[in-house]
Amino acid sequence: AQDCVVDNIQVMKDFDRYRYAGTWYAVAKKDPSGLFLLDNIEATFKIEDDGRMTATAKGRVIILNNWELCAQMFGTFEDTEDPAKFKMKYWGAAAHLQNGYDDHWVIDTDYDNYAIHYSCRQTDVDGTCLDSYSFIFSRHPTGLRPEDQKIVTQKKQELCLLGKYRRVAHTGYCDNS
Ligand code: FEN
Repeated sequence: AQDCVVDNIQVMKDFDRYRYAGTWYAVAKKDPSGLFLLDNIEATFKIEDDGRMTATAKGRVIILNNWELCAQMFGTFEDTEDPAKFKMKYWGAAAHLQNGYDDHWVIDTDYDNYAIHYSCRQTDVDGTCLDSYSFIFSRHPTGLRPEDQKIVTQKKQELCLLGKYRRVAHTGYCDNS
């Protein structure tokens, strides 16, 4: 699917949420329009006893008056007919943080090193995406292994987002919060 039509984007085959569970560090991100997490982003996915996926995430944000804080976010996931495609309801621990309801697609992962996430918030009349965000996750805060980088580059291209990502710094800002 190099036609950039959202419905044609290939997602992870036979996605296994149990292997996806645990902590992931965002090493790169493509931002959506509007408010988002700045850096020091990590997410921990959990599979509840009933099999449903939930997650917590944290990341640095700057709220009004240049107040810097570590935003704690929560997400619950609704299953769809495709095991790698979820709907995610999310909200922040602090009242001023935005909440929402987004797609959460797992594009590719080897479960042990890297994962590629994608979310399109708005599609154009031609089926391409008008407002997306995407995370490149690593199990290691230091980044991706060289052998995973080529896979990630290939997938960024398939998402029509090559060149639109920025590195996510990990300075320890959110470590004790
Ligand atoms: C994801 C996977 C794990 C669970 C969750 C994820 C998504 C998190 C999102 C966060 C959005 C943050 C916002 C911050 C905000 C995919 C990592 C939940 C989608 C919207 C401000 C900034 C400035 C301000 C107010 C609020 O609201 N930031 O004045």
